[in-house]
Amino acid sequence: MTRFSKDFLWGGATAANQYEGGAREGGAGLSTADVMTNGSHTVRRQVTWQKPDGTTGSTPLCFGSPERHLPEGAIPVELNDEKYYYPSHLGSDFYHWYKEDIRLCAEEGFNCLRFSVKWSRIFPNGDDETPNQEGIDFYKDVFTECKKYGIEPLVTLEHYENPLALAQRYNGWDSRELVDMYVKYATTCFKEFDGLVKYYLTFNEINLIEAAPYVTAGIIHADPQNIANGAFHQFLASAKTVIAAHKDYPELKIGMMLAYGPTYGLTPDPADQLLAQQWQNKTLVYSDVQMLGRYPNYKLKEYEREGIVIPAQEGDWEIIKEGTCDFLSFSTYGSHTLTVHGEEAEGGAGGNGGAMQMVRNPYLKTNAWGWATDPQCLRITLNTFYDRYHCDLWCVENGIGWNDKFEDGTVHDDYRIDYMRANIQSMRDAVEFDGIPLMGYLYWGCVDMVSNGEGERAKRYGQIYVDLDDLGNGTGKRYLKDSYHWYKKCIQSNGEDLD
Ligand code: BGP
Repeated sequence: MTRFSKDFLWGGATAANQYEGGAREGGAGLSTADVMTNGSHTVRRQVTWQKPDGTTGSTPLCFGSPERHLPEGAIPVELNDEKYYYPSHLGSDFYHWYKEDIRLCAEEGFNCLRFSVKWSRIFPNGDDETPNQEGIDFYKDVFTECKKYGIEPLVTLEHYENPLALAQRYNGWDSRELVDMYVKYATTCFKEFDGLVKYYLTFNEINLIEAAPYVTAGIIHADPQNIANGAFHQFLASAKTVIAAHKDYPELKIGMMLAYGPTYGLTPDPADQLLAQQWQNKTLVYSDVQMLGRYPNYKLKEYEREGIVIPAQEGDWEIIKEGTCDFLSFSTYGSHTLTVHGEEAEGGAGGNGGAMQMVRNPYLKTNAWGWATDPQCLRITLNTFYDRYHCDLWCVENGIGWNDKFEDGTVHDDYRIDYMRANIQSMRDAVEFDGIPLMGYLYWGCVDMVSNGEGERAKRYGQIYVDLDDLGNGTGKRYLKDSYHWYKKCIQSNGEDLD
C-alpha cells in the first residue's frame, strides 16, 4: 500500500542567510543577517552598529531578546573589528560547493530542495533600478543543476534577511515603500527563473515578526505599532505577489510559511487550556490573513485595546482578499507547553529563544537547546491546519539540532534517525488515517549550516556533515552521516520503510 502520493515531494530545506555564503561575491549587497555576529546557546547573537559620531558597538536584537532597538541614531553596519565574526558571510559556502551539495542530495533520493534567494544578491540595496545580473546567473546555475537531477526547487523569497540598506534607510518593513520594492524583486525572480522554479514561498515564518522584528523584517526600532505595520506590509506584499504570479505565470504555486508547534496546557486547569489556545491563536492570525484574507476578530480586538491601527489604505483589503496563497507550508520541530502554575513546573525553553510562559513537558525529551521532541506533533499540526483551512499543506521544515560527534569520517546520529522516524510516522498517520492532503516533507538543514537562533555551527541539523567550526575554520568538506543513509532508504520506499 502507498500512503504518500507518488509525486510526494521528499527532500531538504536550507536558507541563504545560514548556508549560502559568498556575501561579498558576485555583486551582492549586504543583508540584515550579514551584520549579525555569532553566538552560542549561552551567548546571544548581536547586531553591530555605528552612530553618526563614529561610535560603534553591538546590541542583541535577535530571537528572544528583550532588546527592541539600536541606540538612538545608530544604524546596523558591518564593522571591521576582529572581535566580531559574521557567520553568514561564509555560511556553509554553498556559493562554491553547490554542485557537490546538489549531487549528494540527488544521490540521497531527493526530488525537492528548498533554498532562499538573497534579495540583496538580486537587488543589492533593495531599491535599485535594475537587478544584478551576476546574482541572477548564480541562482539560474543552481536551479539548472537541480533540474539536471530531477530535483524541484522550492524558493523562499525572503528568509530572515532583507537588504541591509532597507533597514538603514526605511526601518525595514515598518515602511510601506518596501511593498512595491518586494513585488518588483519577486516578479523579477518569476521572470528570470521561469521554467526552472514552480514553487515559491513569500515569507519564511511570517508570524515570528513579533518575536524577532529585526531578523524577519529588518525593523531596527521596534514597538507594537511598527511591528503591526511590518506585518501588514508583508501581508500586502505577499498578496500582490500572488496576484502577479496568477496573472502572468499561472503554472506557479505560491505558498505561505508559518512557524508552528502544537501548544498544550500543562494541567487540566481550564486556565491552562485557555492560555494554550490563546498562544496558538497568536500564530494563526498570520495564516488566517494569508489563507482566508482577513484578520481574526480576536486580533482586531487586541489592536483596538492597545490603540494600534492597521495602516491599510483604500483598496488594500480587496488585494489581501484576492491574493491568498495557494498552499500553507510550515515548520514544526516540536510542541510547546504552557501553564499559569509556573511555580510548580520545571522551566523549559522551546524553540527560537523560548517564551516566558513555556515550561518543560514531563512526557517529552529535549535536546541540548531545550527544544522538545514530540512524536505526535506533525499529526496534530496537520489536523489543526486542515480543519481550519481545507487547503494543501506542506511540511517544509522539521529536524533536530545536535552537537554531533565527527569520527572516522562520519557521524553516528541515531538520535536524528529516531527523531525522523517518529516524525515521519506521525505525518504518515495524518495522511493514512486522517486523509490530510500533504504535498511533501522537507527535512530542515539537510546539509549542516549556521544556526539561525544562535549563530553557531555546533548546533548541527544535517544528514551531510560540513567540516567548518563556529569561527569558519575547517576544510568545508562534506561527509555523509548515518541519517543520510536512513533517509535515503525511507525516500526510496516512499515513506514505507522506517526501520
Ligand atoms: C526555523 C528557521 C530556520 C532554522 C530553524 C532551526 O525557525 O526558519 O531558518 O534556523 O528554525 O533553528 P535554529 O537554527 O535556530 O536551530
